[in-house]
Amino acid sequence: MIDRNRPAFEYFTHGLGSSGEPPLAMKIDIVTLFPEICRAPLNESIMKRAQKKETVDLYIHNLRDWTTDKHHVADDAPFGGGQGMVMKPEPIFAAVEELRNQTSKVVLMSPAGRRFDQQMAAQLSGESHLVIICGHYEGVDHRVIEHLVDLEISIGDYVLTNGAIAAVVLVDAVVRLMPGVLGHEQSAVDDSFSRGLLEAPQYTRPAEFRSWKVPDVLLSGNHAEIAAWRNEQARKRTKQNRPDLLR
Ligand code: JF5
Repeated sequence: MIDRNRPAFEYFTHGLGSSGEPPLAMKIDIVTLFPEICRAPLNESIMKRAQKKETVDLYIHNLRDWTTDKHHVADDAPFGGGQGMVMKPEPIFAAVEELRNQTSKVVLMSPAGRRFDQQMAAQLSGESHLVIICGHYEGVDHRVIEHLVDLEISIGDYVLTNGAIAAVVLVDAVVRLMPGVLGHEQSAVDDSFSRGLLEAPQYTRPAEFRSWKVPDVLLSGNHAEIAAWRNEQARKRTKQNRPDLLR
């Protein structure tokens, strides 16, 4: 159950080992009416490697498997009237109650959720089991949120047709932070957002393309100057594109 008086990070402590290190493996169960939306992107290279290495044990479930009526109905009209359909509580409760254990975090993807960011991805990467429910239509019966879900998460301020798309984004961002998933362990640490600034511009060969030259400093071999230039460029870019990140 969500207790809105507790800070978000407290929801993430159960999966950590006794010394606070992230577990070596995570089980993820995605529950959706559109399992095919999740399959292809989550079977791509890096996610495939994570699953091969058994860092991630990923299952994609069709919510319809937990409907009990003969037409496998998962949604219904909203009480009080209004547009569209609302996801019924019974199949969602049945699915989660079958899939979860004592340490699971139950997540609902919804535009009405808490905003997902790199810090939340890092906290979730320390969990041992995520059960991710994908919202659709006009939303899910609120009893799911009140009595089943630990965390409602939004990947951004826009509305998708389908929470499965948001779940793919969340799983990708979380799994790539797990130990051994990325080739170079350093890359996750150096990312945009982990330092609170956007990345500096990058260049590769050729040193001149259509008369546009790569900045001289990057060819100078002077590592202190390169670091200073990157810092200044990162600030410039952040001020231009994301002034909100510069407090
Ligand atoms: C959805 C009701 C879920 O649109 C989203 C979403 C946006 N950010 N994070 C999730 O999910 C689909 C739509 C309407 C519930």
